[in-house]
Amino acid sequence: MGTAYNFDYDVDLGPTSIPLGDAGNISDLPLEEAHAELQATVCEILSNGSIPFVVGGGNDQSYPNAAGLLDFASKTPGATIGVINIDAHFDVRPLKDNKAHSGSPFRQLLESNTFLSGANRFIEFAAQASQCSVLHYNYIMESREKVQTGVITLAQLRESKGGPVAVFKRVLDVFFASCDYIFISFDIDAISGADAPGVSCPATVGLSSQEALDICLEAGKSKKVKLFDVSEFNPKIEEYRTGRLVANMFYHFAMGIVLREPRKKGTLPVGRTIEKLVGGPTPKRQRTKKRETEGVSPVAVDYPPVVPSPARGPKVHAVRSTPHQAPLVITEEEVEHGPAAKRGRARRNKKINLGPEKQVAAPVTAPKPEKPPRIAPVNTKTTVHVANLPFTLSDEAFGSIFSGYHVKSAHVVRAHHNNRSKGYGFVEFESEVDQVKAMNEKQGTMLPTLNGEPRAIVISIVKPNPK
Ligand SMILES: [Mn+2]
Repeated sequence: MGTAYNFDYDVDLGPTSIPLGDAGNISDLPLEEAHAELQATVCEILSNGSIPFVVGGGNDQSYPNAAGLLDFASKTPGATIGVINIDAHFDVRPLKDNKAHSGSPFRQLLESNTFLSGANRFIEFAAQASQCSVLHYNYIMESREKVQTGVITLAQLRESKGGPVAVFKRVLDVFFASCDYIFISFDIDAISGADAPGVSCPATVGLSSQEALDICLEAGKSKKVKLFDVSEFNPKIEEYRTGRLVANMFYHFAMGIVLREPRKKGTLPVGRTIEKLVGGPTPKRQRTKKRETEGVSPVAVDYPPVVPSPARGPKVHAVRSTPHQAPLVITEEEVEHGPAAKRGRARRNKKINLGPEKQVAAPVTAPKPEKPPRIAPVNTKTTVHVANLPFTLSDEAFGSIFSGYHVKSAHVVRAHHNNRSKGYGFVEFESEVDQVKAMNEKQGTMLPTLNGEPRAIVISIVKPNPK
C-alpha cells in the first residue's frame, strides 16, 4: 500500500500512530440483507470511535453507509450529517421494482425520513452533465424544498480557482460548516478512466488520480469526516492499476487522519531542503490542468448499462479516530465569504532525510552569478526617456538620432527573455544643456517603420525615482 513512514508529509502510519484494522467483508447475502448488515457494521464501528473506510463494489452500498452514520448521529440529539457524493453520476435514479441498485443510493437518502428530519446536507461533486439526466438534476434541485442540496459539476470545478481540491476543501469548510459529521462517498468513476480503468463505467474525462489522492488527504484531515466509502472498483475489469489507486486513496486518507492532530515540533530528522540540494528557490508543485469540453447542453440521457459488480460484498476497514472534538465554529460571515484566515495548503515538509552522512556532505551549489541591473541608475539631469520607437531600431541608430548633442550612451530597452525592443529607450548626454536642447529640437522626429507608417518619437526628461 505504501511506506509506513512518509517523509514527504512527516507522517508515521505505524501502529502506535494510527491503529488500522480490517473489519472484514460483508458476507454473501441477498442484497437487502447485505445492506442491513453493512448499515449495522458501519454504525458499530463508529460507536467504537473508529472511522469506517468501506471499499465496494456497487455504489448501492452508499445508502446503507449513510444510514449507518445517521443511526450513529441519532445518539447525539440535534447532530447533523453532511454527505458528499464524488461521482460522475448523480445516482438518484428511482428504485427498480422497489429495489435498490447502484444508481439509486442518493435517491434513497433524499427520500429517507431520518435524513430529511434533520438539518442535514447533501452535495453532488464532479458530476458530468454529459453523463447525467437533467431530470435527475431537477430532482436534486427540487429536493431543496425539504433539505439543503447542491450540485457542482466537473466543468465548474475546472473553471474554479484552485480546481477540484480547493473547491472540495470549501465544501467541507463552508457548505458543511453547520454539519457535525461528514460522509465522503467516492465513486471512482469520477476519476478519469485512464487513471481508474477498473470500473463498470470508465470515464473519458474526470478527476486525475493526483486530485483524487489530494481530496482523500483533505478528507482525512477534516475532523468532521467520520465515514468514507469507495465505490465501483471492479477487479474483474481491471485489477492492478485501479487496485493500487484505491490502496493509495486509503493511504492518503489515513495520512490525513494522522495530520488531524497538531504536529509535534522536532519530530522530523534534520535534513536538507530541496533548495540546498538543487540550488535555487524550491519549485512549487505543478499540477496539470485539464480543460473539459464546454457548452454541452443538458440532454436527458439514461445511464449506460452497468456491468454487475463482483458478488463479494463491500470490504470494511476501520480506522480508529481520535476522541470526538467539538466542531469548528465558523461564523455567518465565513459561510458567506469563506474562512476568515486562509489556512493555506497542508504544510508540506520540504526537508528530506538523507541518512547519517548528511552532516558530512556539503550541498553542491554554484554561487549565484550577479545579475547586472536591468536598467542602470540614471542621472535625471542628463538623461532623456524616448518613447514610441520603431521596434526594429538598433541602439546605434537610436544614438545617431541625437548625434549633434554629445551623446554619452544610448540604449533601447529590450525584453529579457527574447531581446525584443519594448519600444522605448534612454539617452544620456554629456550635460544638462545637451539634454534640454536635444529634447526641444528632436521632439516628434519621425522615424520609418516596417509597415511604412512613420512614428513620431516622444522625448521626456527622466523623473527622479521617488525612492
Ligand atoms: Mn456512482
